[in-house]
Amino acid sequence: MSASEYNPPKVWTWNKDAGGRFANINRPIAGPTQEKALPVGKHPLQLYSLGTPNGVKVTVMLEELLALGYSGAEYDAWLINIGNGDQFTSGFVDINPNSKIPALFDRSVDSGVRVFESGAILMYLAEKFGAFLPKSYPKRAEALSWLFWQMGSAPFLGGGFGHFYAYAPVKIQYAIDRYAMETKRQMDVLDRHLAEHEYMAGDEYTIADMAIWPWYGALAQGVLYEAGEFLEVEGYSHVQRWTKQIAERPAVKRGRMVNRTFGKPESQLWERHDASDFDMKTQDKLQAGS
Ligand SMILES: N[C@@H](CCC(=O)N[C@@H](CS)C(=O)NCC(=O)O)C(=O)O
Repeated sequence: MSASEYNPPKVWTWNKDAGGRFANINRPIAGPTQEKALPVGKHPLQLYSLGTPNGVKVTVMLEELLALGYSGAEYDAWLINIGNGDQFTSGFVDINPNSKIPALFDRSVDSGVRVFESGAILMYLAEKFGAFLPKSYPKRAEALSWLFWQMGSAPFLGGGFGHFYAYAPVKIQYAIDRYAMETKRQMDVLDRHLAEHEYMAGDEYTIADMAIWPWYGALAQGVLYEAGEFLEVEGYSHVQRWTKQIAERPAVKRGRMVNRTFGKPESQLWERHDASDFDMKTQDKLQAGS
């Protein structure tokens, strides 16, 4: 069926056979599909995630906190395989009723605190440790504005452009044009801002950079949806400068390895339970995560 032939019926019904890259996990209902508890490790913070851009935001933040010497940020990172439906177990739904990674459980507080949504997790950690979120109100407002910009903008990049350009079973020009235009507009927003500022919130590296970089930095590097040439990302020179600057940070290099299950084997650390896990040989890492 071509896009132009579809006449919506009066009432929508779920066509399970509609196909598409995520057909096996997409459903029109929420809630758990199976009773299964989450594993719990030795550290105060338990992260249940996957090395996608939304997951990387949090592992970068945790590695940055540890690099600053906040030992309370020690964490166990457990792999949630969303392709297998791990996000629909009762244990995961208990800490994120929205069934999406990342989700965090902080065991160091009273009977425990659950936090879901990557932006909320970044803010929670920034406030808990007093780091990567400026204290002065004008700078804090700038950092939070860009943090929430990411939360509102990335669904157009991922769910809009990425879905229709890379994943949809049919190439629909209207949808690709619409979201390519919006994605390029967003890149231009960033480019103009980064022409005047070293980091998103000014001269300080903050959780706004950590939220935006995994999505828009990956797009700038041409690794997201393999759309670098299509969107002419090289032209966003200030985004390119900022992308490279952040990629050089040791904590970012570590954070992007955690819960990563794709790419070169040496870039993957499926689960992280100790700082020394990064030093393991590739084969050991794979075994630890399996
Ligand atoms: N707004 C959420 C988005 C999280 C999200 O979309 N996670 C995806 C992976 S990147 C997911 O878990 N998808 C599983 C599913 O949709 O079932 C956040 O920022 O935390």
